Amino acid sequence: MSRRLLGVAAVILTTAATQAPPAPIRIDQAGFETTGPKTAVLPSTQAGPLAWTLTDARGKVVASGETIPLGADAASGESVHRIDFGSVRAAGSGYRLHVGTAASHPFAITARPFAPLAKAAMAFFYQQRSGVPILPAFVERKALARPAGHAPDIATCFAGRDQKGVKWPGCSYKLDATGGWYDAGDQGKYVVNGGVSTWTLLDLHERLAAFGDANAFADGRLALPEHANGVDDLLDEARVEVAFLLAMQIPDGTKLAVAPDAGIAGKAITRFETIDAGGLVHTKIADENWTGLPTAPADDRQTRFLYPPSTAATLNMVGVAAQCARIWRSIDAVFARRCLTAARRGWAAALRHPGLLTNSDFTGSGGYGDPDVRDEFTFAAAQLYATTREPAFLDRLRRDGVFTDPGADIGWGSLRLAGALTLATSPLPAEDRATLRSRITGIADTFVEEGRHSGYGIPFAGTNYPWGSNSTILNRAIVLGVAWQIDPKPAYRAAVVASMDYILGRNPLDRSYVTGFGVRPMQHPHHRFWAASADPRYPAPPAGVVSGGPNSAAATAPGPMQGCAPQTCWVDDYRAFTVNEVAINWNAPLVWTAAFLDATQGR
Ligand code: 9MR
Repeated sequence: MSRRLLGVAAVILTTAATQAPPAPIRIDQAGFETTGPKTAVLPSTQAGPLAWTLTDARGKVVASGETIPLGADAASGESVHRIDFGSVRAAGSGYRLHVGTAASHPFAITARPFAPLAKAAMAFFYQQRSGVPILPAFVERKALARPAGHAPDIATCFAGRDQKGVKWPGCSYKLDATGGWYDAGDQGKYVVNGGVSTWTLLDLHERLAAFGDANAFADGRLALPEHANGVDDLLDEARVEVAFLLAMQIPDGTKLAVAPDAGIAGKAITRFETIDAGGLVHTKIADENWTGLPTAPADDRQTRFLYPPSTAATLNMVGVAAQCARIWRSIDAVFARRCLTAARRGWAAALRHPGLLTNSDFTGSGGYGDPDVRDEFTFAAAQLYATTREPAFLDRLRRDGVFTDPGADIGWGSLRLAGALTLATSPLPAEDRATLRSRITGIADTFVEEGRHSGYGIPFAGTNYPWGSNSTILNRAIVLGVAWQIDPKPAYRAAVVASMDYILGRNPLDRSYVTGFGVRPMQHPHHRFWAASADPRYPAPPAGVVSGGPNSAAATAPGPMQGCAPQTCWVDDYRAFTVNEVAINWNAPLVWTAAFLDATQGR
């Protein structure tokens, strides 16, 4: 058989890999920690408790108890019972839970079930790199290697008409934005989403010592071209995106025509104004038109453009560059200084242009429009203060009120709480610190409380499952993890475990949303290169990639998910980009959560 044919055969084998049929008792399919909480969920309309047993690999009953009936649950659309078998602590595999004739999938109890997940989830970022070849030595299957895409990625400003017919004038310069990570299933590179994703990974790095495992990603732990350069591998990976964010900044003294009315609800763009754009950051570099699926990065023939700078993009860069400045200070002082200079230039530019909103009317790439940039200002000021300790930033943060009101959920357009988490564990005047810390544990308490009202026991009791809901849940796990760092209450860590259990199978679809983990993992993501389901000449996805997850908007759209209960608005179909895409801001909190759990096991 020729090498090519062999490759195709391997692809067919992996994509056609059959899945276990759904089991009636839902568990974390990747297994449980010996010392951690252990919870399963059984859908049943029985009003009273039911007897459960746990058998080992030989079928011997090793534990038993009664289910806890919880009644109707709107998020899953089911009536559910909870099974708590946390008292079982013996390591082993082939365990099964039983209620009457219903049984769970077999599962393992091990000391460190989250260690391989943290590593695999980090590998996603290497494989999303732009501008460099993805080498066979650093991927799990040869088919996942590919030539460099967008090498180089040099572009000028978009000129032409947007979807609303507005004619954009373009600009007289080009920026070299080669490198960074592709955002998701598409090959756009967006500063806004790069911001939260990089903050998340760097935030994990800054906390790992406190979690008890400073060396979790030490040099050589990840499969990377930089694996023997003496620098932590997580930092090597994150630096790829930091460098991209810096490259998107406009040189000093640059004049540019911008649309002051862009992104304002109800306002049409009728005029352009020439400003001093030096220090501002372009929102994205992306294709003029959407490419089809599959399209390997190296085969993208679309014209790439820089899209207009925005205050939000600028402040995303500022925050991460400030974080870079304090992290690399002791590792690469030259890079750290470059980061701090870029952050200060960006901050000054954002103050000059505080209301330059993102125009989401270009085709060929995602919008990431954000009408409210107050939280981005808070985030950037928080990172700058944590790095420089300059009183001007502290004054601003006090006036902003972040110490008493640190915000709600973290997301690509909501960075207030991300800034607050950084501040809570940075040097601060005692009073600000005490206030902020108690507010953060207060938020964590509300998440724990939500878990008590959630049928599947997750720290998210709502029924509005947004696009990328898995990341909403994982971002709550980050808040709970930081709350645990502040005050190590078992309930905080248990809620992080619950979030992960849900992602890995304890959900009404009985699916692991992470490729390669569990007996019923997601297999067919919306991705232009991991597109075996669309075309067998392309590879199936690597392990460790999380799906965006249920999106309750699908319930009201005609199609296979119409009428779905929120947690079931999902299909494992590569065409279903509103539920089954993958993205850097979704895998980053997966890494954070898995690494937190692994570092704190037994505590
Ligand atoms: O994650 C984004 C989600 O919050 C938005 O609702 C959605 C629609 O605008 O876009 C998502 O981001 C996508 C981006 O625009 C383009 N790359 C893929 C991202 C994930 O689907």
